[in-house]
Amino acid sequence: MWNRQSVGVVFPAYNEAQNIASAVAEFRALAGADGLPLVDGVVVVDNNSTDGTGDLARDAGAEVVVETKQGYGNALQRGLSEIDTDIIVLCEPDGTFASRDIVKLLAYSEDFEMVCGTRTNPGMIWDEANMKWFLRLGNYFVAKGLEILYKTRSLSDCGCTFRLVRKDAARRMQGDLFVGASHFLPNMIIAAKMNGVDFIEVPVSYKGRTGESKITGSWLGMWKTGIAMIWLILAYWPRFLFRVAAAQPKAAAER
Ligand SMILES: Nc1nc2c(ncn2[C@@H]2O[C@H](COP(=O)(O)OP(=O)(O)OP(=O)(O)O)[C@@H](O)[C@H]2O)c(=O)[nH]1
Ligand SMILES: [Mg+2]
Repeated sequence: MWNRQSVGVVFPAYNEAQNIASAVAEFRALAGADGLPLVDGVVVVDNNSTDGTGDLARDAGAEVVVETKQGYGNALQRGLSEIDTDIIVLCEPDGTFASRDIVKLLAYSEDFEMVCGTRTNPGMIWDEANMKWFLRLGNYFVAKGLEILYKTRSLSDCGCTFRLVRKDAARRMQGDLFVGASHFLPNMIIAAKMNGVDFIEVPVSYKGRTGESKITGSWLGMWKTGIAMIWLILAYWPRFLFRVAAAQPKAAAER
């Protein structure tokens, strides 16, 4: 619980047998200043894992939902619609994020409906992290493109899963979430902007992962995801402009 609001964590998981149990346990063990648990529930969205990820997650105390539509975005969308806590936190169960950083996101949830982690502060990137200069710059420039075209608040990372969204904001955004693949995160920012969900970025630690990296760990994966993000941002922009223009006469009429 955080300020009498329930907190739930969503983990998208595809063959994370090496990490899932410790990730679930770590988040469930977090306690607030009052000594009570911070996290009320963990939902693991098992995305057709073949290595027993689902059973391990269940044994560690998570609720497991099976999503058969393959893809990181499909898994996160399913988690967002399944979980029913007041505050929803998305994270990866691969050891790359520090569970204690949830407190940083929660602190800003008092003032913002969505709080996004950013992994671009060099002081918080661990040596073994998959965040060398090229990936860091790529994340930064794609995020800046998103910020400029969609007139968002300051953005420096377009690919950080560790983010918080309030349940009512997530429900408002749902109709504009459609990316099932690995470039889902900018889709979430666009959906937030389209539905008046105010957000802010907060620096979080980024560590090295155990087990196989499935998205940006290879050059091919990194390029494919980067290009898909850029394409999404450019292709969706006319629709965004149209929505803004269509909303203006209504706003004027309301005055
Ligand atoms: N690639 C992939 N990941 C999925 C899928 N479904 C869920 N996931 C999860 O999405 C998260 C992101 O994938 P990672 O392999 O960590 O990729 P990454 O974060 O770009 O790379 P690292 O920095 O090495 O962690 C992991 O927790 C996966 O288990 C899927 O269909 N494909
Ligand atoms: Mg990862």
